[in-house]
Amino acid sequence: MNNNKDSMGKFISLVLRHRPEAAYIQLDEHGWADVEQLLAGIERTGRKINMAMLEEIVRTDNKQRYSFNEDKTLIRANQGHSIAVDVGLKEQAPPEFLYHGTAVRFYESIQRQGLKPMSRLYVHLSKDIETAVNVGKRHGKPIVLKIHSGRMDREGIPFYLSENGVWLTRKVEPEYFEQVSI
Ligand code: HQG
Repeated sequence: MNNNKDSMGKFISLVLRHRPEAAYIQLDEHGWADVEQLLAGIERTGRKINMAMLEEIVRTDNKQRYSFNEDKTLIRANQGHSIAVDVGLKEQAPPEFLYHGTAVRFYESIQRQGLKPMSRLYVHLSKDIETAVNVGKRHGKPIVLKIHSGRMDREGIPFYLSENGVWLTRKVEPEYFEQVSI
């Protein structure tokens, strides 16, 4: 059952961030999907779901990835999109330092080009090293970069904090980070 929930969570994340057409739906410009259409679309793929299951997935998601609107007729991912949606991110001054976890094998390219959003809309940063290590591990042997976010902020580069506590920015130039030992 748990396994089922996990794989359904993964599928919903794919649909709400990257490929709404995988569940035969569209997102509006703010990233919202119609809940009824989403449920029907998921069922159309041969998966079993109902409103209670969807609510459970949203409520128990380990990273609080999704939000409903007030009357639960709409749902969206809080961040992590690759398709261009405006989820109304709030610009906010970051802490002096933030962290980015990545894999050793990307480091040479990152040193040369800076941190780029790659397939997503933003570079994802966290306020603690432990989270960064876990993010980096998804890609291989992890390394952690310490980002001089305070300095970037003072130099006019905008930062955003997503509903679920992920710090986002468009790009981090090489002058603003260094590797830390983990
Ligand atoms: C790397 C998960 C080569 C970048 C996590 C990263 C996060 C470069 C990878 C969220 C590069 C992109 C995002 C450059 C950046 N050359 N590689 N110039 N610039 N990269 O998955 O940050 O579970 O798109 O370092 O917890 O790993 O999905 O980004 O390694 O919060 O909710 O390119 O996804 O959250 O990988 O992860 P990703 P990410 P969820």
